[in-house]
Order: sequence, then C-alpha cells, then structure tokens
Amino acid sequence: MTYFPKLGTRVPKLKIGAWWLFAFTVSFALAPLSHPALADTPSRPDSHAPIGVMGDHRHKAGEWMVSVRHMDMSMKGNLKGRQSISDAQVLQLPNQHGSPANLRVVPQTMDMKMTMLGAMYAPNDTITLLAMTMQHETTMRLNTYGAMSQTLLGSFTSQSEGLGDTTLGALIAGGEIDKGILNGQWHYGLALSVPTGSIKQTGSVLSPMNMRASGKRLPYPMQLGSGTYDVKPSLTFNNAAHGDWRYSGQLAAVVRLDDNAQGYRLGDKAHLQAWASRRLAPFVSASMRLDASHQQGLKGSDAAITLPVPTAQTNFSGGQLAHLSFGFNFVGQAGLLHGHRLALEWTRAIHQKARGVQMQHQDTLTLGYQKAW
Ligand SMILES: [Cu+2]
Repeated sequence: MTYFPKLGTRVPKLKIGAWWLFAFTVSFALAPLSHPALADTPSRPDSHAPIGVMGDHRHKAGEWMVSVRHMDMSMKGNLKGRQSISDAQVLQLPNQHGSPANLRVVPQTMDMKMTMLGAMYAPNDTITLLAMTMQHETTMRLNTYGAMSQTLLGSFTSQSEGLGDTTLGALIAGGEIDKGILNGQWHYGLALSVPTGSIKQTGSVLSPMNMRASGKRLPYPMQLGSGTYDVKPSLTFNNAAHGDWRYSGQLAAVVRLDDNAQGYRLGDKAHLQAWASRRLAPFVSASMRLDASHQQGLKGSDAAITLPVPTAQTNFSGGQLAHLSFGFNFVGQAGLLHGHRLALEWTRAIHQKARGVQMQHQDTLTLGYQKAW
C-alpha cells in the first residue's frame, strides 16, 4: 500500500487499452446505456460462460453470488520464439546481468495453483459489482550448470505461496442485438486490480558456483502479484440461446498504471476469446472455447532479481498465447442442489510465441463452484 501515492503520477500508457476504448466507443454509439432484461433463466447451465472466463454474466437487482475457483496450470521445457530449445541451447545465451556471461540455470517444470474467491452483488439491473481475490502456490524445478562448463551441478526447487492481487470492479449493462443468430446482449466491465500480492518473494537457489544460497529474490514469474494498480476493461457478448446452442465472446485488457515499488511493470495484455456451449440436459452443458492473448514485454527491472536464468531476464517476457478449452457446467435443478453450480474446464495451449526464451505452457485444469441468491 505504500506505493498508493504513486498512482497517477504518470500518464497511463494505453497502447493496448486504446483499441479497447475504440470498441467501447463504437458499442456506445450503437446503443446508449439501456436496461436490457437479463439474458435468460439463471437455472440454465449455459447461462454462465465456461468457468475459465471472468466477468461473463451480470445479476438481477438485489442478487448476490459467491464463487470459488481452483486453477492448476502446468509448464514444461523452454521455447525461444515458437521453437522449443534444449538446456544446452539456453546455456549459449548471454546473461543480462553480466556475471556469469551466459545463462547457467534452466527452468524445467513450473506448476501454478491458484484459488480464487469471488463475490458479486447487483444493486440494480444495470450494474453488477464484483470483487475477487486469490491465493497462489507456484513451484518451479530448475537445473543448474557449472559457471565454466556445461556440467549439470544439480536441480533445485523454488516455491512461492501467498495472497495474490485483488480485483474490484463492475459489470455494466450494454445493449441488445436482435439479429438472428447474433441475438443477445453485451455488457461492459471495468475493474481495478489492487496490488495485494507480494513481489518480494525469496527462495534458496543452487548457484553456478555450486553453492546453496538462500534469501534470493525469485524471478518475475514466481512473484505473487504485479505490484502495480492495473485497470481491467472488458466487453462481453452473451448470445441468447438458440435451442440448445449459444455462441458468445469477450474482449478484455489489462493496463498497468505505473511502475511498481521495485522499479518495473509487467507488460499490458489484450485477450480475445469466443466460446460455444451446448445444453446436453437441463442440468448440464458442454463448452468449447478458443482464446488468444498478446502481452507486451516487462519494462524496467528489479535490481534484486539477478539470477543467470531466463525468467530473470527482463527482455524474456510477453508474447502471444492461444488456448483451446473444453468444459462442463452443471447446475442443480431441484431440492437441496437447486441453484448450486459446479463447473470444470480443461485448457490446452495450442500456440505460443514467446519474446525471447520462456517456459512452454501446457495444460490448465479449472474447477469452480458458484451459488447465487
Ligand atoms: Cu455471478
């Protein structure tokens, strides 16, 4: 919280936010703020998006919802651009921090577990407020090679765990489209991510001098938050049901407002996704989702992050990522189960283009529970 006064000391860079603002303006011009009725019966499993989508639905006046999500994401091996590269190739690359001259530590696997707690409340039919916070548990296994040779000295594991960033925002009714298969409505999302996650996580490492050193600041991807206040705008289209089918989509962005207290900011991010869902029975729907994102590189640097490892090189950040996901939504129809939602989604990275050398994304499994009243 000590960096609160820094907020606004710099004009936000809206490179990625700019095209979102464009979409926002166009949709406003098409239909000024209205109060379209909420899509359809909330008891339909497909009235919520696949569980990996955030801010997809609004609520009726006076309605509350709580949710718990658990995500488990895995990464394995390294990519340079789109090509997977071996440890030996990583060891050829220069170390930004100068000493040793080349990279000497190579990430092997990374596992990120996130548990997200969310709440939604609609004071009226136009606005739904939302809050979300998360707990992270990230584990990375790395190999260390000798400073002067290509000899494998050994492996070590680094871990960070704790509270992540907290998002507060609102979903605002947009307009309605009444054109055949495009029949549906859209809403705007505007949220602020508050830097409640630590960016000073430390761990012990095996150095290229074959020494175990503790209390080293962990590389950027191991930190629990961005350290910055981030604006998260979104635009979501929810298709009305066409029998058992629906086709919806969302455009979202993350715009960092300032550098964090350690002297850097993560790259801004744009995210586009579309999903189709099919109701299989009154209580269950299946979904397929395609998403693509682009993230800019990290700017600035944390002087305490100096390991000769790709994840500590500031120019090895950002890039493009696309996923294909399959999921199920369940919602209880009667009795004790009535209104209780359970959802799961399996996500596979299908395209990744890294700036520099980064770990290769694999699968993510997301499980969620939601209850509104
Ligand atoms: Cu909700």
